[in-house]
Amino acid sequence: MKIAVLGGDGFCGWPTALHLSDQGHEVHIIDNLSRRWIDTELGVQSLTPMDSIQERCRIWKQETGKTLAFHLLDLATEYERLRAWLAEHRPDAVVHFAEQRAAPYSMKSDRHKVYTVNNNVNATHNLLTALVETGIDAHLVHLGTMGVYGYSTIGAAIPEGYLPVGIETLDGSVKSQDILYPTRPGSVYHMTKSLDQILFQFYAQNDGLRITDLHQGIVWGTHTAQTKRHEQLINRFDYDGDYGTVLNRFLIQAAIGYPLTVHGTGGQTRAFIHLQDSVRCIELALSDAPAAGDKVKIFNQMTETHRVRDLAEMIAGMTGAEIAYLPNPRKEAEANDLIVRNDQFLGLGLNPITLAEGLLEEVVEVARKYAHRIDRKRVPAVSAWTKDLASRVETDPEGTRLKSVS
Ligand code: NAD
Ligand code: USQ
Repeated sequence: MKIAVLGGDGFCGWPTALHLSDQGHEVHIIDNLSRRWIDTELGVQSLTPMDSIQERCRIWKQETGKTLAFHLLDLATEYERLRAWLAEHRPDAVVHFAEQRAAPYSMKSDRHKVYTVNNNVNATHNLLTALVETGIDAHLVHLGTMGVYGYSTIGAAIPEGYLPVGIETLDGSVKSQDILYPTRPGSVYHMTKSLDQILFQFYAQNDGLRITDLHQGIVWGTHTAQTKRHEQLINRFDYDGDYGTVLNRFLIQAAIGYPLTVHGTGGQTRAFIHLQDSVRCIELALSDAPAAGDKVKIFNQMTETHRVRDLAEMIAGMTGAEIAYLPNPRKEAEANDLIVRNDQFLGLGLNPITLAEGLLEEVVEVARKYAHRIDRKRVPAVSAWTKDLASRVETDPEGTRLKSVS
């Protein structure tokens, strides 16, 4: 297939582009490199040394003989160029990663909220309308998030996108219907993914676009089989307080002797998936496309759930790291249960890598190897969800850290 990987320079997009290219697909990366600019804005860098996207593509060609094409294009602001690109290249499938994906970044200030909504909603909508306009029957696979559901469950498993409900009609009978699972986003970023869902529902129903939405959990790990093939193919690894996700952050914190930054009680339960499984899921989703006229196909792309506190204790047990229970800068439930259905990917043949198997290798090989590149001042998470929470932020000699809540 000819596949466009939108956001193919990012943490999930790059290994996916390599994986699909390795399988013999013709892969085109589209990216505006905004994520690299955000690193500059925040004064941070990937833990792993990343080459330019052009250099990464050159090394892939050198190692495999396969071509990865790169196109610099902003999906959110360059609609005409996007439409022209699609009309010229006519991909069979489009994998859409190209959004601002950090919840803390989306909550930093009003400017960051505006940017996240403009970027994410326009990128998705521009893509959908350009697919309709050009008449391309490409299968669109979008990376959504588990966060659209919210995280609290009432003792029932979260289904894959749709909730069967019984609605009482005027004559007193009950009709059953599948509705989109009620959305309950916990940040402006997660809210944009909820809005994406409505855009997808409309364009699948109105124009027969073939769309798969992957509600992905937190991705951990760095390497895939392809990124390991050459040092310069290495993936990015975010550790800072805005873009670093919880498990990857705990791993590097342990490597540099920084107390593990548990927010609140650490009773938050979240869904996780290893990067290698994430790229495999995209391959599986591509092979199982919906037909025109079908409703949006929704998968829960996760393999296990864990409480934040349990993760911290597991890593502390392995490495001797200390744990710091910090005031939570986010407005979120202190504790929640989370049970998630993921039967569809298991049914398609996903054989998950578990935390227990993959964790140690990550600690030793990545976190310790590149620990010298870590700026300790960028470790604390200081982006606060409300003005009240923001007023509790103070600076200490290590950088910026939250005050204890009295
Ligand atoms: P990332 O920030 O590393 O990569 C996103 C890429 O998209 C970047 O290279 C960026 O430059 C590009 N991009 C952003 N806006 C663009 C635009 N307007 N035009 C063109 N390119 C644009 O993020 P990631 O971790 O790789 O996440 C990719 C997708 O997967 C996101 O949509 C995210 O919501 C989803 N996801 C990620 C995780 C995770 O743990 N990383 C978990 C669940 C879902
Ligand atoms: N947390 C800590 N300490 C930290 C960092 C985070 O306790 O140092 C806590 C947070 O308060 C939160 C949980 O860990 O309760 C998860 O935070 P996270 O930053 O790892 O993940 P999140 O903000 O939810 O976002 C990430 C990705 C996002 C993706 C989402 C999937 O950045 O793109 O959509 O995971 S999910 O969480 O399933 O919605």
